[in-house]
Amino acid sequence: MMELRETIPNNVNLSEDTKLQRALEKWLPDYRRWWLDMGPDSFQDKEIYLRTAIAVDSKGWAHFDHVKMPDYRWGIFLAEPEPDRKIGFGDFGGQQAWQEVPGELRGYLRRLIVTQGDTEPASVEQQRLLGHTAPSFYDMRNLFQVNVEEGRHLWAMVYLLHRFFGRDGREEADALLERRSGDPDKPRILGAFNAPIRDWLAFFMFTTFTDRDGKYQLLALAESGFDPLSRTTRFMLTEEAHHMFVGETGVRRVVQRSIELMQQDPNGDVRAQGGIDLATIQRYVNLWYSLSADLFGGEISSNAADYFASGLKGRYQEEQEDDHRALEGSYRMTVPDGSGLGEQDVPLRNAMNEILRDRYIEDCQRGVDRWNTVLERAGLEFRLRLPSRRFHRHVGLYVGKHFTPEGDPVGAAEWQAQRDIWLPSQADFDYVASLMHPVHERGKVAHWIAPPSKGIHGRPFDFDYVRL
Ligand code: BYC
Ligand code: FE
Ligand code: FE
Repeated sequence: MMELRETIPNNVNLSEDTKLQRALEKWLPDYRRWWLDMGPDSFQDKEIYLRTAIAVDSKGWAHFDHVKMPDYRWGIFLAEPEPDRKIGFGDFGGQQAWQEVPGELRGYLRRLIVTQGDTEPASVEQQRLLGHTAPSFYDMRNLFQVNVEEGRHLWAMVYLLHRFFGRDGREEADALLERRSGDPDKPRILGAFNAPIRDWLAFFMFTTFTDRDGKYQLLALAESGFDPLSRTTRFMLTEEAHHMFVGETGVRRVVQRSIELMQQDPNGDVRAQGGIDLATIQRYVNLWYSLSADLFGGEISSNAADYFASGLKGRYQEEQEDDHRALEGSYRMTVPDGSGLGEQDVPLRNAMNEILRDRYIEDCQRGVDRWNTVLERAGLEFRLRLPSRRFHRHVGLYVGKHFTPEGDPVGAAEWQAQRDIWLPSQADFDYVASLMHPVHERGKVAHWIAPPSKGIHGRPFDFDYVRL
């Protein structure tokens, strides 16, 4: 049953569990304080055209209305239970899915939930200043939509911690509001969630590549034998699609505008016309794709093997695999070997991070292909490309070595010489920042980006998505 009028809207019968309800209502003011301190800077008293979850079934869970962000109905929603669900993989495959936490898996499960939960508020912190430089009301609205939903994703994980982990769950839930993105003393857990997002091109790259990591991690957790985790991540995935839409169409609109400006300039110089050149866009791709590739963890991981063995974290679309135990067979990996590269066969379970990363990379490539059709249609030769998975990595096998975007090993001197060709330089960041002027007029858009091809929820582009 949906309880929408409660302080905490939910479909988990919260009103029947007074102990849990009290614990969550105690956490709520801390969450609100965090949202006001670390959520979007300014604009909190403005009406924004937002969608809110009001039902969990596929038809029309989303309700659209103008609301002030602090009045957003952050709620706890789990996808409908699958009757008689069985564990789909690992050592417990075929057994009844767990409705409570098995004692011996408590530590692992808590760690997975905390790691996932930590990314959600982190992303809101990373994006908190972007409202000031929004290229249109449409974009500002999308930013805030993403922010409130990441806030709800935090609620989803905090529900699991409070409901299933007792006192240490509550302590972890408090700690999720205490770590801060980019703070050297109390950083967020994963690398990419401590990287600054200073401009809107970075925001679009983040929502393309980093939210897409979210999609794949959530798909792997949706396979979980711990049924409440599976159900909560399945519902989160319905919100994730919009985040990647914002990123992918955002970059596409930048590319489209860059082409227009290039064609207007006698020398084809986009920057001379106040736009973002394609080489800079490529460097942003290289940066955010490589930071996001790190989020899958090490290529060879005993943690990943344990998560799989214990039925906590599966593969992408596990039901389409033939062998759900994955005890036989191996995965061939390209590994550093002296100053070059070699091959290694890794037992399947230990390769689970890399197997999920493979699916992610294929999906990223489809996104890049869609951007490239814009370049192709304009008759340009230039194509955007994903760098090699070895390029600019900070987690896993390739750490401490240098690779070109093509994936070839290079020495430190060559890396230094090429660094500002392959990754955004300070001058690139400064240039992009110099373009970030807010456009606070209905139906208008900043000079460096094309307008979207359509508005939100059937509304026109010049709709009052934000009421200042
Ligand atoms: N940065 O066995 P390994 C999202 C550590 S995004 C820093 O290779 P494992 C969202 C690791 O802790 C989705 N450290 O990896 C998107 C371990 O440390 P210890 C987030 C890292 O354990 C946009 C060591 O390296 N969801 O939702 O398999 C906006 C070796 O670990 C990193 C999840 O992450 C890193 N990137 O971890 C908003 C799902 N990677 O113990 C939201 C839950 C690894 O040796 N998490 N380390 O000191 C997991 O499934 C796994 O923990 C990981 C991989 C995928 C993160
Ligand atoms: Fe999220
Ligand atoms: Fe997201």
